[in-house]
Amino acid sequence: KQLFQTIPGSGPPPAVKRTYKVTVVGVGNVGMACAQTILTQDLCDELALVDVVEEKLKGEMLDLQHAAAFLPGSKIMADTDYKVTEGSDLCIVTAGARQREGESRLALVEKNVTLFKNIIPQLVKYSPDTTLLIISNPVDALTYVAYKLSGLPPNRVIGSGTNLDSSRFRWLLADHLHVNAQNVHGYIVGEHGDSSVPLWSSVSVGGVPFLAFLKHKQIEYTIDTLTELHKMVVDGAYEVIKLKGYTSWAIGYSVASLVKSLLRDQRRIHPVSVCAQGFHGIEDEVYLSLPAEIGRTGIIGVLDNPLTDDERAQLQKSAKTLTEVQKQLDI
Ligand code: 6V0
Repeated sequence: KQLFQTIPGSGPPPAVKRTYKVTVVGVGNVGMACAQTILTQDLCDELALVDVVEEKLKGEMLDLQHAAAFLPGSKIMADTDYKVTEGSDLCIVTAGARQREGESRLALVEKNVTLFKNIIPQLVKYSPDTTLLIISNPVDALTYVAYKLSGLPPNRVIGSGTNLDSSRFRWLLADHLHVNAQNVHGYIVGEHGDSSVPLWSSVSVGGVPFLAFLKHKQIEYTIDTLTELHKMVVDGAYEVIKLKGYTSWAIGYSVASLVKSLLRDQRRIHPVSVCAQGFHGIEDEVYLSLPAEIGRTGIIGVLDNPLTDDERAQLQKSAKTLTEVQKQLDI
């Protein structure tokens, strides 16, 4: 248990609940990828969809409802009115402008803060006991915005953060080593974006510490090789956006994995965007990704993993970048 530090609001899970309702706000590429992975994995009993574009919303709802004979059986509903979200255990926010080719995530912040001022209070009004899972970009800044606007405790406002970056990282290593990505453990922390930090010191493959293994086997590698691999992680989203215009499937699966840990109280560890104040020498109330244990109550604890001096310095730099963005927000 001492591996983890608590954050305000964390605690034991409540009595087991029998039915679960999930809301997805924004039925664009990402929202629908989330909806469909959640439905096919039978993660909720009721799914509510919300968007401002009424026809598209209704079309997406009907299209999913028509798959009833092939799905496990969740009730699917949709409306532009947030009443439809009432009693949600989990609200996933994917609404908002997305990156264009070459545009950084941070450039989206102003547009999406304006949308959040409308969305977040309505979600909390109809589901005061909900957990918020923020996906819209820039996800770290918007998770902070959602925390401020919602009045919810920090353990119930989570950003998908580097859960996806870490999957890209594990996939690249797995592909290189010809092993299954689920046997590669490694985290990207910090910003979901350009200043993210790869925690090379704790990467392991099948339980074997990766860098120590390379040294032991006298396999040559240079810092440049590691830097290049991390760059491929950072550039991953830009590459997909350049090729197909948006990203959707990987974020959909990443979100479903978080939903499973949350609603099924799985207590798995995911790198997600949390309030990082007090961790690794970070003094500001800034949101960025750290590996966290996730269960029914949201964030149960943040893994206090030992970092090298360099990793710690990089993480603090990422925190400074995000603090500067947060300071400029009009909330
Ligand atoms: P999209 O396909 O343009 O969909 C956005 C949806 O939001 C549209 O259906 C809009 O109608 C809807 N919308 C806009 N304003 C509102 C509002 N006020 N209330 C409700 N709905 C609204 O974008 P896409 O789905 O591709 O991306 C959505 C967001 O996810 C963007 O900000 C992306 O940058 C972000 N992503 C975050 C990722 C992550 O890892 N955190 C990964 C991929 C994309």
